[in-house]
Amino acid sequence: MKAEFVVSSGRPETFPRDRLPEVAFLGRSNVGKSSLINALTGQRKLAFTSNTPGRTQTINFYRIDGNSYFVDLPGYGYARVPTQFTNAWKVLIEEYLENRETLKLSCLVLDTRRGWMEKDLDLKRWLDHHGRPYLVIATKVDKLNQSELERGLRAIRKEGAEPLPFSAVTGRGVREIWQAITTTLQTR
Ligand SMILES: Nc1nc2c(ncn2[C@@H]2O[C@H](COP(=O)(O)OP(=O)(O)OP(=O)(O)O)[C@@H](O)[C@H]2O)c(=O)[nH]1
Ligand SMILES: [Mg+2]
Repeated sequence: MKAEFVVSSGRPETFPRDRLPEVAFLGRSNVGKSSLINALTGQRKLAFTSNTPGRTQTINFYRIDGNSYFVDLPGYGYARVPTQFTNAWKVLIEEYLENRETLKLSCLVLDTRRGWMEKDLDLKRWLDHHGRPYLVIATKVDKLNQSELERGLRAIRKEGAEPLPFSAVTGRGVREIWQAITTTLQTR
């Protein structure tokens, strides 16, 4: 598989124009969106990851096998980013989600230990309301023991979504997530 960085964009005018289908990665700051992209592509240094929340501030497009894009969206809910930036974030993300015709699938990434936070639920409701297909990914499962994991997954299911357990550390879930992505891209 070939994955390549294409563009880091802060404005819709600079989004790619070749109309390939897109899979977007959404979730709170520091939840592990960029790490997930790296695990799925098998390229550990493709998307920039960091311990500093709010690292991804622009929309980053990665072309996958020349036939689709993975889109790394900036994380939300990081309190230390000044409101002028959170507003810019909202405008950029809303513009992308509402108007991007090539967006075929969103991956909503949750920290399994924390489950649904208010902004995650806002986003889920928005996706449901607009009939946009999405996967819910329960990440960082390597940090939990078996009973904590089961409790975390059960809490996520309460919102009517079946989470796909994932760990960037162990690679658990990579195959299942790829399968879900491929199925959606083929049928849409
Ligand atoms: N233990 C563990 N740590 C993880 C996992 N995924 C990500 N991390 C760590 O969590 C931190 C944040 O990961 P990122 O992938 O940068 O998170 P992000 O969602 O892209 O963050 P922003 O770009 O700031 O929104 C990093 O220190 C990662 O190494 C995981 O599955 N398990
Ligand atoms: Mg990131």
